Amino acid sequence: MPARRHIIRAAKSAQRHMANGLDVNVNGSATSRKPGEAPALVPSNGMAIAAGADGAADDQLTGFALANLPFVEDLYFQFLEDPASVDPTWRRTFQALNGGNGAGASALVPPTAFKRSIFGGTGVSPHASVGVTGNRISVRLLSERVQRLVEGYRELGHLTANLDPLGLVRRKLPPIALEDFGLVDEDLDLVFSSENVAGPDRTTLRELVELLRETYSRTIGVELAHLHDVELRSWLQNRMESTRNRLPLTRADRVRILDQVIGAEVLEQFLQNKFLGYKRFSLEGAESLIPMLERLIERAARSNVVEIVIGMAHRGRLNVLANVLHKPASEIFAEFQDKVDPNDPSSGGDVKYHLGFSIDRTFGNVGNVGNVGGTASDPGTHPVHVSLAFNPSHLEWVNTVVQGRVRAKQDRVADSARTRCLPLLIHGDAAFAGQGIIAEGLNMSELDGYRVGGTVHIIVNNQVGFTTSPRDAKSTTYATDVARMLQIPIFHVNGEDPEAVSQVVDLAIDFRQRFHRDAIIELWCYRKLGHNEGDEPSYTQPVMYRTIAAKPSIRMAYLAYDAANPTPGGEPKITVEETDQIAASKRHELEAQLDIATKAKSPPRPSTFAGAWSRIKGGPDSQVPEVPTAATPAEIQEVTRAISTMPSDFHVHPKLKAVVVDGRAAMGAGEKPIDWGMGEALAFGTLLAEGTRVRLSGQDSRRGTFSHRHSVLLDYNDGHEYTPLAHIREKQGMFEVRDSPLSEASVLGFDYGYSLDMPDGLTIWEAQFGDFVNAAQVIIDQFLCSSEAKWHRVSGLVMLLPHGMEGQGPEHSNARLDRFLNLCVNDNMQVCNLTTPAQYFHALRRQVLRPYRKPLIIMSPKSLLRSPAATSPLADFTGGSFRHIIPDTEPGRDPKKIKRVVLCTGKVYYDLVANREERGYDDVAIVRVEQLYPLRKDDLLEILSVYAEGTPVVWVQEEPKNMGAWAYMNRELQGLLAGSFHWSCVSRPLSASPATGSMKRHAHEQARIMADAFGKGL
Ligand SMILES: Cc1ncc(C[n+]2csc(CCOP(=O)(O)OP(=O)(O)O)c2C)c(N)n1
Repeated sequence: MPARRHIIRAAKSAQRHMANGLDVNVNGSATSRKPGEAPALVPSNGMAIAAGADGAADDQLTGFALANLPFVEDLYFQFLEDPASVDPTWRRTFQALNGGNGAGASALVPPTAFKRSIFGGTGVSPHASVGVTGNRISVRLLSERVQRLVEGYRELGHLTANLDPLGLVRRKLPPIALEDFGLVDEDLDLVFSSENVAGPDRTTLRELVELLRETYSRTIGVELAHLHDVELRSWLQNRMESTRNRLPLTRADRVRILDQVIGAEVLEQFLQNKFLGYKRFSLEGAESLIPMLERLIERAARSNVVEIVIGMAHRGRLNVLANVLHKPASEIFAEFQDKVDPNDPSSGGDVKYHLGFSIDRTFGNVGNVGNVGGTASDPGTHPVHVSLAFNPSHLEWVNTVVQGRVRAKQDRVADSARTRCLPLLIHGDAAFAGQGIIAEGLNMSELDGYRVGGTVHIIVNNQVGFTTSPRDAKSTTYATDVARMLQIPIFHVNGEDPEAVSQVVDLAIDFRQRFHRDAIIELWCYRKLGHNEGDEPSYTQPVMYRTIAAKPSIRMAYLAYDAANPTPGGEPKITVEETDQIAASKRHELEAQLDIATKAKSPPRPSTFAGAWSRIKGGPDSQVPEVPTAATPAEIQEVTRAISTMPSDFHVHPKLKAVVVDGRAAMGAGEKPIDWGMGEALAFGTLLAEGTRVRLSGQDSRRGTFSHRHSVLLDYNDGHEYTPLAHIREKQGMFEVRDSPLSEASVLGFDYGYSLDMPDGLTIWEAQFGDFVNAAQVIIDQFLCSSEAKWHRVSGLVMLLPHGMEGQGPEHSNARLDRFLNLCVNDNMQVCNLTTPAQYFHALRRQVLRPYRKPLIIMSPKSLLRSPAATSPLADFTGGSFRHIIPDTEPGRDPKKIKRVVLCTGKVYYDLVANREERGYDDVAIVRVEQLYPLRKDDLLEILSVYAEGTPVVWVQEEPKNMGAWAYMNRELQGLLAGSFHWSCVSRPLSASPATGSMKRHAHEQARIMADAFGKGL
């Protein structure tokens, strides 16, 4: 679309949406006018604003700025020539100007030489004597146009920048032209004030245009139009304009960059030659990523970052591992050679391009291999630990896991500014545009509970996703457009311009360190080969691949760049021979590494349980003993006092006082049985008192979906917050409870990541209702249940999933216990469905106090939260421990008289007990399985052994037969019980939907379950 039309469209759209961030700089400074006062034209902030007597004039003309004005001008001229030719609304607007006389000589913006200056005089030939005559008023209007041109470059320049190394992408705008802004070539040598552009205060239009073009329309495109934070915008503009968006590189810099590009290229070629036919997801076409990462890490280290966690997908990962993480190439080759022992179940956990690695790098005067020396301005040394996170194939799902890890690292070292540890995420263009978890993650970036001081994102835009072209992959201009929802800059850079690439890296890091927000870099490049090396890309992108085939490599492109752009010091050009030598020596080194790999017996395992994890174990449950989890009476008292004593100036909500203050005080004193909310508060409180950090996040978790928690209280008078559990004692663990954004996937990923780097803490994610957990299924499947098997990484995350058939319909009933049990194997998780607050208390404490970390999935209660039956005596907190299975040991229930044993888990236990009592079925024993996985089968057999052989043992569950624990329990117990007990199931019938939407039908189904459970029929 021609620029002019684009601008007109922008103006029109501004008319409709006064806040269209891309195209329009909305000017909110409308002139105030008393009611009834005649409209007048006034100059304002570089534009003319009409303030009309009738609303139409106000509406039409206020809010226009910069690029929109020419549109209005055109229209106004049309109006002057023939009022009937313009839309009636505009006609009214123009007529209303200047007290109904139209904008003429008496308007506050006086006549100028510009025919096209609508609110000035008319009929004067355009450009005659403007500026040249020094006409003060004309110059001012001309200056306004120049200012609009400046803003035009700032806002639209990126659409004209040369970003695509293939030259195939048609940009949205042709180059910005003077005439788009009412300027002509004759104006080029006029001198204007350029105060609001970095550099001299006055400059010719020619120089100004050159500066703007170089800054905004060369090989960097920067999106700023969506930034309404003036400070951010000014800082960015100043940094970019003062450097013309370019980082001049010395010869040594260029050689180093070339060395890195060649390292990337040679590795890919070496792998191609030695391991033909193996997938490696080559980086070729995007080798600039390696110098980019190198610069980024160095820049970050020099800006006080001491730890970087990288998350990235498959593309180029082997290259990043070898050339940035410095993973020995021999280890990578050994993985290609696949020398695992197939009988070792812990080997070969994941494919080589998903594995993580970490390294300590130091920048400064240390001369380490691959490191850079000190600089005159920064002679110190800068150590930084860099890790690449393990990740699954699911693109983009590692992102919030990385951010959660970083948050935990920051919390562990009390990095409250969150500047010392940096998350760096590398994305593909198709994945960034397509995966919804991107938007979720971006949305979390500014939230107190989830901020990490800014993530640097690099989108490797190779212009294709597998075989899919961008036009089929995104509806947006850029793959990055979703990020425009944040007040952050988005840099697009041509990967064949090393100075531009270096510049955006510095800008991104400096922006992040200064403003503590995300920064986005889109690296435009291409993919030399198919999606993997076996794919033929020209089947689907014939034109693109013809262009790619004819293209010199990135190395050659950089050499050409060096040849065409003298260094600041005018040093000699880099020669092809120099680069050939670098390549030859790298090849030689790789040969040596291959030799090492070939001679090695098996590839080394990833390191596990190092550092903060050293006292902790994973592996089999049976190898780690249980630990005492009861609290002392003094601890209970201390926590009770803290949660039931409010500061003198705090006004508790009157309705809450009785429940959470007085009620909890009575419970802690043993005067009332302890309910679920208090049981949880005691678990948190006693752990906090012992120094454990407790983090709980989830939707509405501070109050609790079911209004049972109230962990953060709000003053009834002024709304200020008080968190009682943060006030137990002076030196205690940090208590953090967060209402999360309305996301399951990204938040669960974040908290899972947090748990990975907070081994000594209690980290809990809570679902609003357990039913919604499937919105985060990828995190469960790809990380939670399988990370130990794939990557030797364990997590102690607790998931609270409200579960229970209570007649609330298909989506508020069922956390799909069956799914979790289906994923359980090799002690990878713990799954519980608890029946008492004391059990919950011990389970939470056990999760921290036992030096064993596995995810703990708890089917948590809803109605039981308030059930007087589901309470525990104080003694169960100061004594006892977690019970995997609770036998029926009610006094007076003689095992010899038992005719039927009911096995169950969770809430249905209370329904069964109530029914048994009501109907007097005294010959039925009810046994609760509190921890379903790992299942203590021996304990269960021992419990059952007191009953007569042949006694029916019935598994009773509320869920449909294809859900709940039946399939799992049947699989585990059928063989064990066969011959001794008659084993069967009572449940709701098989069902596609988890629960009925009818309360009546629910009640009917529930009554049938109870009748069948006791073998009586309805
Ligand atoms: C969630 C998910 N869906 C589908 C895939 C299969 N897949 C692997 S790579 C790929 C294309 C990715 O394109 P892009 O993000 O542009 O990265 P590139 O491979 O081009 O570097 C697809 C669809 C996947 N890995 N993850």
